Amino acid sequence: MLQFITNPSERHSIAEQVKMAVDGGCKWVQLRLKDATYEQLKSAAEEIIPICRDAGVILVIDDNVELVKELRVHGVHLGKEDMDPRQAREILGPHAIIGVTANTAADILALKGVDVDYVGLGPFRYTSTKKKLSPVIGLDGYRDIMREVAEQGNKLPVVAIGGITIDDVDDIMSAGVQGIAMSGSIINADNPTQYVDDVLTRLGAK
Ligand code: TZP
Ligand code: MG
Repeated sequence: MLQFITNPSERHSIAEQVKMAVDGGCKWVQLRLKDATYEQLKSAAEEIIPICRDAGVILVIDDNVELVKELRVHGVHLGKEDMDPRQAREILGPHAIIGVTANTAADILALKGVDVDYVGLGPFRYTSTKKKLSPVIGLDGYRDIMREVAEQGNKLPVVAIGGITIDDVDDIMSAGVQGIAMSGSIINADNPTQYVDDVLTRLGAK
């Protein structure tokens, strides 16, 4: 499971980024445009919705439950400072995909009984893609956290995030996570489509 996360770049527009990732076989995109207004986010979403729809790709939008509802995209990714996932579930209904951010085992365990679909656990290492970054977890940290949450009966899929490159895939997956989210390493690759294809091959998804 690979989630591609958009990020503004001088090299590629948001729509180009999504097209390249989708052409590489990515089936899950998060639209993330941190400094955008509602209207800017909406117009980016309207550009990428057809790309995702035509390729059967799941689209979630960062933070903005209202826009997810308005445009009827698949779901939302909520950080710790965003809407409570219980409220998002009430607004979006039972079929929406709701992802939440976690930085620790306690964050994941606190979701027990909350109707969410996945957890983004990070950051794996330092990344400039996200401001106000939480302390890096590292490979040993992932191993410890995944062991602890498994012992406590966690059933939520965990997606690793933060500074991840193709060379990390095997190690991170071996820590017991179910998927990986990547932004910069895909956007900045010489050939993002090929990079995504290679990542999916590493993940055994090709
Ligand atoms: N949340 C934690 S790290 C991060 C987010 C959104 C950024 C991921 O981007 P990159 O470029 O793969 O580090
Ligand atoms: Mg957020």
